Amino acid sequence: MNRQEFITKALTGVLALNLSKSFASQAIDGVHTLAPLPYNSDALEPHIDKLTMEIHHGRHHKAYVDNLNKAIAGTPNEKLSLDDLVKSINKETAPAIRNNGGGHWNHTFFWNIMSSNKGGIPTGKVGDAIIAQFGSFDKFKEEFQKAAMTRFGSGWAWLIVTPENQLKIVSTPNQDNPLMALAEQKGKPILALDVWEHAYYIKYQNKRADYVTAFWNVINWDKVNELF
Ligand code: MN3
Repeated sequence: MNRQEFITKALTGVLALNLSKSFASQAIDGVHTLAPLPYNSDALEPHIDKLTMEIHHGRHHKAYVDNLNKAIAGTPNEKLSLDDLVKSINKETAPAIRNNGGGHWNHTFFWNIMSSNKGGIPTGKVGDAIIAQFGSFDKFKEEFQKAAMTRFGSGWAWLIVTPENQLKIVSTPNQDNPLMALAEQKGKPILALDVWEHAYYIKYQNKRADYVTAFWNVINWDKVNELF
């Protein structure tokens, strides 16, 4: 092992240890892996049901990981961390990398900003920043719900910190996200909601609004504060 290889290996270990904080998952030897959910699959009941969580994580998220690995096999993208891969995605990037790279990043993030026995009103720095930016928590909720409800078809609603250090609510189609080079509004995500039908159809069928409302009961604001 030469010096550069040693440094790379050492950093890989550090990145893995920091996973819970930064969500920067490193492909080990070019292979991305599906981390277990950070809680039991029934932890978000009754707001998000066990069967939905099992299928969403074990099949949908797993498919993004498997298809990403296939798409990057034997290419320079094998060497990139998931964060760096996602940040590099532009309009010329192959759809298999854009959709599956985004799918892997977005779901890894999503599982980690939820938790059981959470929800309520955000406290700490992010609670203050939300009130400063949106006027009140209710106003913020209204705007976030609007972004989640008006995203036609499949996509995500996000709360991001813009490069100008402002909080902003945005939505993206499919598995795009605000880190990608192609994003119209770039920023660092600190909260996200998956509004693909696979995220809610078993329990809520076509009632996306009920799912969006239930989401407020499972947000892990401690984690959002950490990211902020
Ligand atoms: Mn999903």
